[in-house]
Amino acid sequence: MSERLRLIPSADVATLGAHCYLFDRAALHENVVSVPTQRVSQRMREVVRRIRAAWPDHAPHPYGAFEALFDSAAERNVLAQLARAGYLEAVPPVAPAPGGTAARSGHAETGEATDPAAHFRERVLRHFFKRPAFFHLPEQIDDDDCDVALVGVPISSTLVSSGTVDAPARLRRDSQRAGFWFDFHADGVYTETGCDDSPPRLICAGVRAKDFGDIGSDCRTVGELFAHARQLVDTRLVPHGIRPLFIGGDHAVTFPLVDAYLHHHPGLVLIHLDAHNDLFYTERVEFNHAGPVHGLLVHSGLDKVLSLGLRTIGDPRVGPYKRLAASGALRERAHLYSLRALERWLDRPSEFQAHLRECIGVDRPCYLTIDLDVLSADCIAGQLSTPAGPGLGWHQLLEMVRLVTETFDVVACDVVEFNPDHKDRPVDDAREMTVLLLELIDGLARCARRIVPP
Ligand SMILES: [Mn+2]
Repeated sequence: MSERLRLIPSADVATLGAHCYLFDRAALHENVVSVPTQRVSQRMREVVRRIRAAWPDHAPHPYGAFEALFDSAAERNVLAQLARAGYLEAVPPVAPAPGGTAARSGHAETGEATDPAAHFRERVLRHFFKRPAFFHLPEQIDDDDCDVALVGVPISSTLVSSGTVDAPARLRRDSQRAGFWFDFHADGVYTETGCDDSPPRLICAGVRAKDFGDIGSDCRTVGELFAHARQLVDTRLVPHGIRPLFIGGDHAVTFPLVDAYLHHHPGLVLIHLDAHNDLFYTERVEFNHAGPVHGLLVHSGLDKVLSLGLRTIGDPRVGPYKRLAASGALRERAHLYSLRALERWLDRPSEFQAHLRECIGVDRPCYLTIDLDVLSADCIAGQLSTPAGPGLGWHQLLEMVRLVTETFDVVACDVVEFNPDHKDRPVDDAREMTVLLLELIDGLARCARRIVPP
């Protein structure tokens, strides 16, 4: 009797940028999968699609029935490749169980009936651990086939922000629960942020994202981190026109990242969302999460910063502020907006855009840095290094992201200070952070496309 086979039901194909990929939809719920995400030929994609279309119920058939689906030798060759890789799995005939128990699905159906030990040896040992990549992105994307980079920067500068080193890994896991980038790229993600009697948006459709992994974890000195940031920006991001979303780490990482961009865009403007000004809390130029704006103004020649959402009150550190002001470092360079001022502007978005354009200029490249403590500590379950009480809500932050990326040429951005160590109650908060990442990725991609190469 000929063996009956089926394509592994969770095996699927997608196109992303210039290439096609084979992947395993079981990765949404499983950390061990049968089909590792891999780049495949267009022909392989077509063969898989045709098999799935022919038997959407995943019913098993003899190999000859698979061959009969294809006319060309090349297609049959690809089919043989699938079989050799084990992606056409044998399904033993299921004897009707007494009491009529329905056949179980997945791996359990496919080997246990014959020999459980053989199933383990021949199948389970060949299964793959899921790669920790944002939105299950494949590893083999080329730098020149990418609009937006996701880059983890798991670095912390102080004891209170130590937990932020876990943020990139945490957010990678959380993003995987949201779905496959393949689907977002193909269909987009429906969102009503900014919807005002206007059509809702399908964000991220057509956006080519890539997970660049982490930088900084192998650095032994602050100098090495500055050098690694420069190297990534100089050799991979800027030459390919890729807009990165850096995921901290604490706010200290913004210093080397913006410093690297200032070498390419001397007129770069920093748009800084934060509860804290990060301007005068450190007296010297330091690699410290309380002083990235100070460092950039004094050390890196940053020309202009707009800090929005500020709520420092009653701070006795007047001396450092006065000295910085007297040095001239702030004059026409640092523009400070309190939380209340930002909230008032957000109620008048078109006036706000006009004000920002006047303040910054339309064509100047911007770097957007988001210290998550600009949010109310409450809406992120306290997962901040230095929470500052009531602040922006999620929807205000998302609108702000949209407004900035629609108004300016944002060349790079970061999200910092997500600190899972400080979680103050057991809530499932994966969704909001993932939505923020999606809005940022979409905004960066729109900025990337606005640029017309000379
Ligand atoms: Mn900060």
